Amino acid sequence: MHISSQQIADPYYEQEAFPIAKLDPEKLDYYYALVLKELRQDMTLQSDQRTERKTLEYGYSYFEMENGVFEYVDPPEFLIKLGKEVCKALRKPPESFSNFIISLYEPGYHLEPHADIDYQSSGRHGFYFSENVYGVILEPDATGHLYFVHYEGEDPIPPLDLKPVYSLKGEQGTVFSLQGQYRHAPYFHGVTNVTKRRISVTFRRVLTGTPNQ
Ligand SMILES: O=C(O)CCC(=O)C(=O)O
Ligand SMILES: [Fe+2]
Repeated sequence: MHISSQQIADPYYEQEAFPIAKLDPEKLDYYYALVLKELRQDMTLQSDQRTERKTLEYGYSYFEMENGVFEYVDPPEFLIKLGKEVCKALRKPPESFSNFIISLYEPGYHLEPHADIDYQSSGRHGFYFSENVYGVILEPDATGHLYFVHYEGEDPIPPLDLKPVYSLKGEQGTVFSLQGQYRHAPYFHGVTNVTKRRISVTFRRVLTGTPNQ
């Protein structure tokens, strides 16, 4: 697989640990146009010292679930199909996603290093996301990259100035699966400062109850 777009600084890096692929160009054009249309609506601004991004969320909303609200908002049909294309491009079985986030990063926006809620942290939240978290980069940015840090310190969340163990210089249509060691603490992922604009979509399956892992 073509991985030249990836800067690998982690000697333990393996392609299997963080699979990437590309969406077919025709499909990319089709879904990109639909996502741009979707972005015409009012978006939610997530803004604090650690994060700045605008989001549109469908299915069960992460932000709502954090407040104990489990209300399902139907995603547009094309997002369900895009999720299937992302899995297909990565040669993964299709999943029934129930959380979809369109993220729009404007100049200076960034996403703090975090680990998506997993079975280990489900107790604190009452829900968690399944093992594979998928993403597609619909508009890459020159400086806004998905990156990973390794942090085993005392704080529940890592500081913002850690050196990435690697970063993904994604291209338009790059798809990835967050899984294995990079899916869980002590690895955390984020997005570095954006220069112009970056658009990505995250696909996750929401689970509740006792994890059987
Ligand atoms: O924008 C991205 O590529 C990553 C988004 C992300 O990590 C998340 O929504 O949890
Ligand atoms: Fe994430």
